[in-house]
Amino acid sequence: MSQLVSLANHGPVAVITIDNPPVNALSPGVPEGLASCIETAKADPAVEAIVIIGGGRTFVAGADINEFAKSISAGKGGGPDLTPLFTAIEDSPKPVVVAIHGAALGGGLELAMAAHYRIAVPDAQVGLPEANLGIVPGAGGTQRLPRLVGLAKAAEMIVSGQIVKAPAALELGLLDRMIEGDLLPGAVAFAQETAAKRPLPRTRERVVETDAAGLAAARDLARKTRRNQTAPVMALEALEAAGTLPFAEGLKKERELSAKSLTSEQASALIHAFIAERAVAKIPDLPKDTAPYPLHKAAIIGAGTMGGGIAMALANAGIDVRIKDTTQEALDRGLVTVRRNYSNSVAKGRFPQEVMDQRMALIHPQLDYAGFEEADIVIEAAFESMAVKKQLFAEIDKVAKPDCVLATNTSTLDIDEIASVTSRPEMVIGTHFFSPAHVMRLVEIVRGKATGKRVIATAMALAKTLRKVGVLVGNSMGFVGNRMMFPYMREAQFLVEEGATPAQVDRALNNFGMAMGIFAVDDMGGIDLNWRVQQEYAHLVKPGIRQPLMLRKLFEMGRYGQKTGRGWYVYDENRKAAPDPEVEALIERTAKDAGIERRQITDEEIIERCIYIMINEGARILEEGHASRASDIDAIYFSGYGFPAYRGGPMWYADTVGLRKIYDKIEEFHQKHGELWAPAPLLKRFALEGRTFAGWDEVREGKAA
Ligand code: T1G
Repeated sequence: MSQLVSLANHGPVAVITIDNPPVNALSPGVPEGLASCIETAKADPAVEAIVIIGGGRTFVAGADINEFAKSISAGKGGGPDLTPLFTAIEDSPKPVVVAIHGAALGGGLELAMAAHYRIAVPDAQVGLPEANLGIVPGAGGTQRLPRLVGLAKAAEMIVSGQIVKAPAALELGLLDRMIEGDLLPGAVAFAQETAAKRPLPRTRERVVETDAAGLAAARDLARKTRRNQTAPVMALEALEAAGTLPFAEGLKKERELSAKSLTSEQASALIHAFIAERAVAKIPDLPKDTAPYPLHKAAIIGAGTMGGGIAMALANAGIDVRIKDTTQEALDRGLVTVRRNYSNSVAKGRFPQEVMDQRMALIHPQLDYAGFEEADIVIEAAFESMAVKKQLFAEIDKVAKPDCVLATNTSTLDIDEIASVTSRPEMVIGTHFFSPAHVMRLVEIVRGKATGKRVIATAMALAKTLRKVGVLVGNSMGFVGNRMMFPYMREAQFLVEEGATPAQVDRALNNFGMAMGIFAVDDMGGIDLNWRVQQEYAHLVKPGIRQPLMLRKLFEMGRYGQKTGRGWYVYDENRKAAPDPEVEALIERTAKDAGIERRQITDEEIIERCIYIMINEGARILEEGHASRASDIDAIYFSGYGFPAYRGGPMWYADTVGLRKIYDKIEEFHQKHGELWAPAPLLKRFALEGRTFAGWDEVREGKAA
C-alpha cells in the first residue's frame, strides 16, 4: 500500500484515507493505492462498509494536472484510465461511502459518483471543471452526473465548470447527506447505518431521461460563454450519449472524446494557463520564508472608479478600509457607485443584504488623513499625473506608520520617481488594479529599485487574500500589460489608416478570441485618458518615427468613447456600439492628407500585426528582466487583458505558432514598416536556435538545461 493512501478499520467500517498534499490529486500512486485498499477491505470479513475520505484540507481536486502537462508535452496525451478502479468501487458488494470536505472536483467527483453514497460537510464544494482545462471529463463524469442530477443540470454544470456548494448539491441529489461537525465520525456512523441496506444504489443503474431542451440550452450556454472552445462541445456529445446509449457504451464514447480533447492545442494552452496562474506566486529572488507585513487595515486615496473598486475588493476580503477624497461631492459620488455595485450583486442573488451591509460597514469615507497612521497599507488611486502622485506620497510619508506599505495604483508612471519623494522608498510598491477593480482578477505588482522584499511579499499576499492573480513585474514604462498594449493599439490604428475599419479590426480580434476588440477597449477606457497618457510620454517618441494620426483628432473632437457616446464607434442609450461613418470618413481623409496609400487588409494581417507586435514587446520585457517568466506575461494577458486563455496567452501562443514563423513575419514587417518592428534580440535568438519561451522558463527555473 503506497503511503499516499492508507487503510484503517473503525470497527466494521474500513476507512481509506487519501493523503497527497496539497489537494489530494489522483497523482501516480494514488489510484493504485486506492485500488489495493478497496480490494483489502472487500476481502476482510470483519468489514461491512467502506469509507473513502481525504486527508488534509480537501477531498480530491481531480486528476493530477501537472502530470497531464508532462504527458502532453511528452506527446503521450492523457492521464491514467481510472475506469477500472471506479468500476471496482461501484461493483463492491459492500457499501462504499465517499466523505467530502473542501473540494471534490473532476476525477474527485467522478470517484464520489462511482461510490454508493456521498456525504459532505456544509462548506464542501463539488464540480466537474474540466472545461476550464479544455478537456472532457474522462472517468465517468458525463455518464454518472446526468444519472444523479438529470441531463439538463449535468450539461449546464459541465459546460460552465460550475462549482456547486454542498447544500445545493444535496438538493440536486448529488449528495445523500450533510454532516454537521467532524466528518470522519459522521462518515463512519453513516456507513454503519447503511451497511446492511440492499440493493446498493449504483449510479450506473439509474436511467437518464433524454432532454433535448436541456441539451439545447447547454449548447447555447457553450456558444455564449465558451466561444471557440472545443471541449464543451465534445462534452455535450458525451452527455448526449448518456441519454441514448447503455452505460458501458456511453463510458467508451466519453473515453474516446476525453482522450481526443487531451491532445488538443486548447487543452495544452488551458492547462498551461492553470499552471501559469499559480506559478506567478513563486518569485525567484524572494526567499519562501519572507514574512509579509500584517494586513488588517487599509487606507485608499481617491474615491473615483479605481479607488471605489479597490475599496470593495478589500472589504469583500474582510479588510477595514478608510477612503479619502478631496471634496464631499467626490466622496459621495464614489460611495454611491460602491453602494450601487453591491445592490446589483444583492439583486442578482450573489449574496444576501446582510453581507452587503457588513461590507459597506468596513468602508469609511473621509476628507482628511485621520486614522491613516493605523493603516497597514495605503493605496493611492488618484489622478494619473506624476505631479499629483508625488504630492500625495509626500503627504502619506508624513502620516503613515513606519511599517506601512505605500502602494500606488498608477498604470504607467515611474514607481522610483514616485518613491523618491518619500523617506522610505523601500516601502513603496506599485499595485496596478484593473477596472472594475472589485471584479478584474489581475493585479500587476510593480517593484521599484528600492522596494523591500517584505513589501513585495506583502503585496503578493494581498493579491492572494483578494483572490486575485498578483503578478510581480519590473518598473518599465507601462510595466508589462500596458507596455505590450501600446504597440498593439498603435498597430491597430495604423491598420485603419491603411484601409481597415475599426469594426473590421475588432471583429478579427474577437474571432481570434480576444474578449474585446482594441477600439472597443479604447472607447471603454476613454480616449481622453489614452491621449493624456500618450502626452506623458510624447518626449520619448523618436523624431521621424511614424505615429498614429487619429487619436489626437478624436480627442480634439471630444469623442472620448462610451462616456461621450462617441469615440471610434457611436453608442446608443444602452451603450451598444455601432460603426460610425463619420469616423470612417475622417480616417480616410486623414490618411489621404498624410499620403498613406489605402488597400484591402485581411483579417490574417490584422491578427499578425496586432498579436505579433505584442509578442515582440513581450520578448523585450523578458530579456530586460521585467517579468520573471514568459508564463507570467501570459497570466497577465489572460487574467487582465481579455487574451483567450484557450490560446495560453501571447507567449504560449507564440510557441504554438512557432517562433521562427513569427520572427520571419516580424522581420518582413520590419523591412516594410521600419524600426517599430525591429525584432527583439531574444526572439531572434530563440527563433534561430529553434527554442521556445516555455523552454526558457524551464531553464530559468532549473527544470531544464
Ligand atoms: N492537480 C495537481 N495540482 C493541483 C490540482 C490538480 N488537480 N489542483 C490544485 N493543484 C495545486 C496547485 O497547482 C497549487 O500548487 C496547489 O494545488 C493549491 O492550489 C479524470 C481529467 C482545488 C479549488 O480542475 O480548482 O480530473 O502552486 O493555489 O485557491 O475527468 O486548485 O501551491 O504548487 O489553486 O485553494 C480537474 C483544479 C482536473 C481542479 C484549490 N480538477 N484545482 O484552490 O489553491 S482534470 C480541477 C482547483 C480531471 C478527470 C479529469 C483549485 C482548488 P502550488 P490553488 P486554492
